[in-house]
Amino acid sequence: FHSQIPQPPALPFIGNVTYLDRELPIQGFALLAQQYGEIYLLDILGRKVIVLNTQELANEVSNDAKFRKGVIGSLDEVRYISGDGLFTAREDEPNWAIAHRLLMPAFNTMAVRDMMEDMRDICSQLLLKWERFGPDHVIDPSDDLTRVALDTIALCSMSYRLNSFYTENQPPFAASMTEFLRECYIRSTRPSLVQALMTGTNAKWESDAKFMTDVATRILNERKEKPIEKKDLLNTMLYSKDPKTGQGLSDDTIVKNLLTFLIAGHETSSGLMSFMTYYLIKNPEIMRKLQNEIDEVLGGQPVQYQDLSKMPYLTAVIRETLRLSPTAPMRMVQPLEDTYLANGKYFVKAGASLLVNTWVYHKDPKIWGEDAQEFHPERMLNGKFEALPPQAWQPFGFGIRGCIGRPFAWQEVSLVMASIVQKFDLSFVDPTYNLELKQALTVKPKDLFIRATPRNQAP
Ligand code: MNH
Repeated sequence: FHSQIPQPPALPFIGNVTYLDRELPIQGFALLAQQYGEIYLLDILGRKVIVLNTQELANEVSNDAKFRKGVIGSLDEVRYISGDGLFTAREDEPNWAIAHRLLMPAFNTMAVRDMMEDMRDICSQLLLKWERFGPDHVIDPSDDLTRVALDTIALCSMSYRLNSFYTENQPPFAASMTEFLRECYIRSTRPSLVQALMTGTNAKWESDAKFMTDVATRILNERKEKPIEKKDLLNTMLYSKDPKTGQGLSDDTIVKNLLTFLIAGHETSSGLMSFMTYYLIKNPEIMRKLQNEIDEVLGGQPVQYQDLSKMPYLTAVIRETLRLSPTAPMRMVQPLEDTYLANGKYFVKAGASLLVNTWVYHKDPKIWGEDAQEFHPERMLNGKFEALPPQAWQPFGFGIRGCIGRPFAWQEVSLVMASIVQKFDLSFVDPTYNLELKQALTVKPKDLFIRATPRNQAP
């Protein structure tokens, strides 16, 4: 009466590696879900991964009493720079609990509200750039929104100006980050013997890691030499003590968490804003509705903190973007004890690697209907969001290891996107553009180019 978890045909030694899509992992996983359904097993170089593709299964493993976060595969590679920092810590590492207790209050809604002016500072740099370049300029939105997200998290968390808007090419920190994270994924799919022989690739990966660690270390040292009054995250980490143990954080742990914020805090947000830009241009009637709401609430004035709670359509558009294109597309969990999934149907061992495929299960037709693949913010309005089955929408992960930056990201994305849509009419450079994807650890639109026309000058 138990069922075997289906597995695609495997080769000796390498197992199912050939089914993975190196360039676009989520695509390989999604194709397998179409073929194998709610659950399947992959053997990746002897490491078994069980992939979960429905709301029902995602909900079942979203349970802190029975499952813990799995720091395996690419996340394990990211540990090379962020170690036992919040995002990549293993469950039993004491620095996780200390940093968690110390930083939770620093990331709550009230604390994030005080970051509004720093967020606006960076946001205005983007608006000014698009305005000055004018309607003929070809914009790579992922590029500029990455500048926004990276500079915002650096300014808000460590009062540090990366000044990404003052460099022509991708800022060096962002370039290192993107390549480092991409390589982390590929490393997790390579046999260790092959990996050891790729000396050039390894040297590049290590030098990207060193560059980022050096930046974070420099920021910490500068702060220690020249202390400031401001209550930013860096000062919290330097001077607060854990209420439970009385312990503070060591310099090493602070550097790992600074890197954690920079890693976890920029690609996800910038990807979300890029996807939202795409969906708004692709759906002009939704763009118009959003512009109307923004004009009505703001009356031509800049966005203020208290406006953000008065724009339900904006909230719905962000939620729907995160449903269709969750920029953190998957997460791993491990059962604490031997257990069964799907009402006793599938047996899984303690410590097994379970992959919650958010990208796929967010489009579960059982929950969203036959048009699950389409963009309809109306699904998120008028109490429908609140009435969803549990964990049907889970772009920020779950429970104790869920996203600590959620209020931060929400405020940033609301401010930036409301400001862009208030100021500009947006269009594709290629009117026939359809969404394509690229992926490092997170997912973003690929080859999306747009134009921004200031609205008061529109013909
Ligand atoms: Mn964030 C964990 C998604 C923005 C800092 N984040 C997670 C997880 C998801 C996630 C999913 C859980 C991962 C896992 O289970 O392995 N995060 C997002 C998304 C956005 C985002 C979709 C933006 C949109 N995150 C941010 C921002 C910051 C941040 C901004 C920092 C300022 N996130 C974190 C940290 C963790 C995390 C830190 C790890 C928390 C922990 O395990 O204690």
